[in-house]
Amino acid sequence: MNKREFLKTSFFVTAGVAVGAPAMAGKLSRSTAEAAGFEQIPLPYAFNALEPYIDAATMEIHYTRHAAAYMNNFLKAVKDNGLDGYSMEDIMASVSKYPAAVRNNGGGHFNHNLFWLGMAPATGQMPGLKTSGLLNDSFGSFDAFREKFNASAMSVFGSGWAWLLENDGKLSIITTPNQDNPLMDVVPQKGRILLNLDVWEHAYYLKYQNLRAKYTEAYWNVVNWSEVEKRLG
Ligand code: MN3
Repeated sequence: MNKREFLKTSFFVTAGVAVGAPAMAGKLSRSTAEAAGFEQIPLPYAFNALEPYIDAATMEIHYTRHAAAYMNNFLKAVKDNGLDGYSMEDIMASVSKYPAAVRNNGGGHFNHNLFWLGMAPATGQMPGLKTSGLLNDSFGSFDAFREKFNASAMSVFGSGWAWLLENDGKLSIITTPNQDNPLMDVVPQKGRILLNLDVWEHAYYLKYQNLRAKYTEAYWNVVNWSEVEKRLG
């Protein structure tokens, strides 16, 4: 049995034993799984497609330099730590066992893939039926949700992310420092990821300088709500 077959087998054994675990714990929706590949996803729109809310220069530098570096450094960390053959989900689920390069670059790579997919050119998209129902149930209204999400994004001290998660039909907002994400064993809050917002300064500084609040406000114009609805599917 080669290593890949062994891992596959042990995955299924583990999965078999995990009966009774919360259904969504550590599980990616089909759509989110796209982001979990080891390659950078092709950007699904042009660098200037999110203008004027997110400027072309920021998008180009963010995608071709920052995110590309996370991918390259993650691939190196995978090799250096003998993690070939493991899935992103497996690696994140035991990230505390590996050197910081795996955590920082694996998180950086996955989080950005997910972030690009969660945005789309501004077309006045609104949350889909399922999404808006859950937003209303969990936060009272769409506006109350956005206010809470923005406040959470503002509360991140230094660099990090804001997340919208779903657990058993209940939505919640969390934040993580650096490149941590809810797939990681070091992050206690779990759930199906619906949205993630990058609040590192490199995501907004060129256009908004230190004004993170203006960036988080602008973000709502380019949220890909049909992607969120898919992630719920
Ligand atoms: Mn970033």
